[in-house]
Amino acid sequence: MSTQKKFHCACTGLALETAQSHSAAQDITLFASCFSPFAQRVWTAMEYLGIPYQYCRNLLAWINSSYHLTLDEVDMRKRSDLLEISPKGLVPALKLNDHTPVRGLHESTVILEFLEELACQSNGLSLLPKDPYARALVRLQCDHINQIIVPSFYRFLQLAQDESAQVTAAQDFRQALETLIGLLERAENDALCEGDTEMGEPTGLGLWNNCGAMNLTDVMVAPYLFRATNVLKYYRAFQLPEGVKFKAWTTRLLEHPAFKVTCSTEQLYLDSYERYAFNRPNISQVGNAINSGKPLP
Ligand SMILES: N[C@@H](CCC(=O)N[C@@H](CS)C(=O)NCC(=O)O)C(=O)O
Repeated sequence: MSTQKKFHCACTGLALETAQSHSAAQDITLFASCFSPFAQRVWTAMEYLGIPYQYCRNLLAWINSSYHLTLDEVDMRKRSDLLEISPKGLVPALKLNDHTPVRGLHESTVILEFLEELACQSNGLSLLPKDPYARALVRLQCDHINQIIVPSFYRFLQLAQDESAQVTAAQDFRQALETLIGLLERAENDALCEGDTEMGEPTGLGLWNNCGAMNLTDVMVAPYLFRATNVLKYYRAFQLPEGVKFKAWTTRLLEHPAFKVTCSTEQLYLDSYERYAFNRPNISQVGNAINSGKPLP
C-alpha cells in the first residue's frame, strides 16, 4: 500500500557535502534539484571536468507537483532566476554570471556539450575522444540513452502498475540496456580493429574500458543505472543485467568519485520516486509526458 513519503528539498549524504562546499559565488551557477537525474548528469560532469561552479538548489520544479508546496516554501528569488535561464522551469540549468545581460543554458545534453568545450579550452580535460569516428560512436550511445533508456525507465516506474505490465516493462528496460551494451561492444571492436589506441588502450570507450576515463556516455547514463539499483530494485524488484563486463562497468561508474559525490543517501531516492512508482497525478512535466505518451520535455 502506498504511503506518502517525505518530500526532500535538499540533498543528503555526500551530495549535501558537495553542495555545501560549492555554495560560494562563481562565474557559473548550477540550478538543480536533489533527486533530478538530468541535473545529476551535469553535476557529475562539472565535478569530473573540474569546472568551478556554485550549486543552487531550486524548488520551482515542484511548485505544481502533487505535494502542493506553498509559495512560502519556494525561494522566490531563485525561482525567477531559474525562469530567466530555463524557460520551461526545468533543471538542470546554468547561469553564466560573467555576462550582462544574464546568459543561461538549459537542457542537460546541451549543457554537457558546453561544459566539454569549456573544459577542453581551459584545462584540457574531455568527455569525448579526439577521433571523429570514435566521437560519433559515443554520440550514438548517448542518443540511445536519451531516446530509449530514459523513457523506458520512466514507463517502467510509472505505467507498469500491475504484475503483467511490470514483467513487460522490465523486459523493455533490460532490452534497452542490452542494446547499449551492444553499442559499447561495437565501439570496443571498432577501436581495436582500427588500432585507435592511446598508450595501448582503446580510446572512446569511457569507463567501459577498465583503464579508461569517464566519458559522455558514462555521465549520461550513470544517474539511471544508479536509480535502477535503488528505486527500480525497491519498487519493481528489478535486477541489472548480470554480464561480467557490464557489472564491472557499472561498478566503476557508480563508484567513480565524480559521480559518488553527487549522490544522496538511498532513502532520498526511495522517498522522492514514490510518487512516480504509484503514478500520482501531475507529478512533474516528465510524469505527465509519460502518462500522455508524449515525448519527454
Ligand atoms: N530534457 C531536459 C529534462 C529536464 C527535466 O525534466 N528535469 C526535471 C527534473 S529531473 C524537472 O525539472 N522537472 C520539473 C517539472 O517537471 O516541473 C534535460 O535533459 O535537461
